[in-house]
Amino acid sequence: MASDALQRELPLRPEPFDFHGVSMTKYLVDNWENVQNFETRPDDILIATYPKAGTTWVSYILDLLYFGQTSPERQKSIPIYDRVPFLEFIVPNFVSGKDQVDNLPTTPRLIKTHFPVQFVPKSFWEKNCRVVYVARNAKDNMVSYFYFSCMTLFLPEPGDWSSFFQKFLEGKVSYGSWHDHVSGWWQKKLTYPNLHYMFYEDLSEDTGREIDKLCSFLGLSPSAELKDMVVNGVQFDNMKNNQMANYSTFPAMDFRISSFMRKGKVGDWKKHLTVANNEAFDDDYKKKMKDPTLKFRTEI
Ligand code: PPS
Repeated sequence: MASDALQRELPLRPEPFDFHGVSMTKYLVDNWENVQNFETRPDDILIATYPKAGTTWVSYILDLLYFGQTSPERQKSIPIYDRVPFLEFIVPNFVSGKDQVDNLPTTPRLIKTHFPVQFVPKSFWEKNCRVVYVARNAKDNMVSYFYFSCMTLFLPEPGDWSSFFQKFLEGKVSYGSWHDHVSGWWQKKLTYPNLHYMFYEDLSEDTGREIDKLCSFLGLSPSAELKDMVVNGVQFDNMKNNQMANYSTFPAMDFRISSFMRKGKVGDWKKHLTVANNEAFDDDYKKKMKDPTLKFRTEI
């Protein structure tokens, strides 16, 4: 829950503005120069997503794969947002994401970003770092983003559902257009082989299978025991009840409004989009998503 002191001290509900053609807020670009000059290490792993596409899920999978057996203390005492810092995040009175990454004691370092591909600091490409991108179908992604915007005071005011729906379609939410984001990263895969592009829906359908694919990309061969531990640890209910994974310790989120681990489902959008929303969405989608090789499932 956001403390009253925090609410008084910070200019919460920042206004989005156009930043190099993408809708962003001050809390995401105020550290731009430092973030752009960020020095990677070759074994850094970047976890990139449009907001609410499954970042925390995949972050926790990677964290358990690398450190689940070697650092039991970490599992009990360090929240996921400190284990996998959010690179571009910069809010007064908080350590910046970039400084958090610089102070990470782990190898590899797991780093989170929501940047569209063109904003990623060049050092990641120059050092050929591994990148895991997670995409989620736009309808569920949008609903999740709406509830998250309602509860998170670092995000712009979402308005009611119908105005958020409109803003999402117009790309006027933080990080801009979902369509451009997932498509830009999909294109990157063609020229950058060290990118593993995953789908939330696949992870939901068969978590073990997707972890196997991830391990093969990362060159990991977990024991059967470790794999079972990861598959079990990252089940929705287990993460929801895990204080280190559910963000309940993070300030500036009002859990009275919604929870971070809200539904964790594919197809929840059906309870939120009206028939008119759905038609408008589908028309707009056809115009914007021209690449037939990039396919999303809105139900499984
Ligand atoms: S953030 O704030 O952008 O980093 O959020 P992100 O982690 O990307 O997305 C949060 C949504 O992912 C769901 N989630 C999961 N779903 C299924 N299984 C597991 N283990 C899981 N962990 C997180 C989370 O519930 C949010 O989706 P919604 O639809 O709102 O429930």
